[in-house]
Amino acid sequence: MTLDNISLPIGIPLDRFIKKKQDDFPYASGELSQLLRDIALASKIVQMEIARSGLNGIEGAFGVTNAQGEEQQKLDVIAHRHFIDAFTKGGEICAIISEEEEDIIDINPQGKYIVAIDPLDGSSNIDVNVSIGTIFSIYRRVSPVGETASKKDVLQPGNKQVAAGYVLYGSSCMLVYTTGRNVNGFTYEPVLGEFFLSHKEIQTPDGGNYYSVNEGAYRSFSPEMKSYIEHCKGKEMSARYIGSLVADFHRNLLKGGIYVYPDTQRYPQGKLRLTFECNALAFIIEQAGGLAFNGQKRIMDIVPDDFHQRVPLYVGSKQLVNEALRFVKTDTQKALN
Ligand code: P6P
Repeated sequence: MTLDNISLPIGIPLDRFIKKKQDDFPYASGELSQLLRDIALASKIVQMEIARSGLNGIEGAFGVTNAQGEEQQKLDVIAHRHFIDAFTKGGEICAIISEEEEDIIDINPQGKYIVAIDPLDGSSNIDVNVSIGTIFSIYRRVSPVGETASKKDVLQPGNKQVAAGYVLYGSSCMLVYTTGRNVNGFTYEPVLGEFFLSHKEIQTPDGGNYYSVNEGAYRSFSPEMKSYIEHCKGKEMSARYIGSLVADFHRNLLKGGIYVYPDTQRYPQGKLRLTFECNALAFIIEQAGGLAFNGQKRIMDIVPDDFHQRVPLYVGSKQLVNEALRFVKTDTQKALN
C-alpha cells in the first residue's frame, strides 16, 4: 500500500485531494489549487442548471451565433457566464479564451494563469437529455504579471499546459483532470454538494474495441480514412458515437477505444478546436497512456496560429491510434517518425 493509497484513498473529497497534491507543484503558491476549486464550483452550478433545464425554460437556442458560427444554445451562454463569473471572483486568472467568445476575455492583470475553455460541449444534445461536457486547459501566462494578457499567452502549444480536464454531465456528474501527474476522476454527490475521488490514477487500455466516428460524413472522408473505417469494420469493432466529444472520450478512456474527427469536405481542417477541446483531451489521454494526433503530428506539439483554429483529432488507446495513423499519415510524416 503506497503512501498515496493511504493519504489519497478512494472517496476523499476533491478539496482535500487538491490540498494534498498541491505539494506536487514547485510553484505551489496555492493559486492553481484555488483555480481548480473555482472550476469545481462552477461545474456544480452548471450541473444544477442542466438538471433543471427541462423545467425552467432554458432549453433551446439563444438566438445568437458564437465565434464558431454555431447557433448558441441558452445553456451554452449560461455555462459560459457561470465559469467566467467563478474565474473573475477567484482572481487567479489573467485572461480566458472561450469557445463562446471571439476575443480574449481579460480578467485580472495580476493573475498568473490563462484558461482555455469550452463551457458546454455537445450542445446539439442538450435538449434531448444526452450527456454533455465542459472542457478546460490551464496555462501559466508568458507575459509579465501586471500587464494585460497578450496573444502569446493564449497561443501556447498544448505541451505547455499545467493542468487540463473535463466535466461530464451524464448519468452521474464527473470531474476528470490531470496536472501532469496521472489522471484522476471525481464523482459529484449532489446531496452533499461535493466531488469525491472515484477513479484514481486512470490508465486507458492499450487497445480496445470501440471506434467513434460520424460515418454520416463517410463519403467526404479521404481515401485513406475510408480504408481505415473499412479496416475497423473488418475487425468487427463496435461503432459508438454519441455526438458529444466528452462522453465518447470518457467511455473510450475507461474501456479502450478511439475517437476520430477527420478533415471532411464540410470541415477541411477538422471540426474540433485545438485550444478549447483537443489540447485538454490530449494532455489527459497521454497522462493515461494513450495518444492524440491530428493525423500527422502530436496534438500537443501544434503551435496555434489562432485560438479558434480547428484540427483533425485522432485520440484514444495507443494501439488504436497508431493503427489509424498507419492509414492516414503521409509518407513524409511516416519517415519523420
Ligand atoms: P458532428 C459537438 O458539437 C462536437 O463539438 C463534439 O462534442 C462532437 O463529438 C462533435 O462536435 C459532433 O459533430 O459533425 O458529428 O455532429
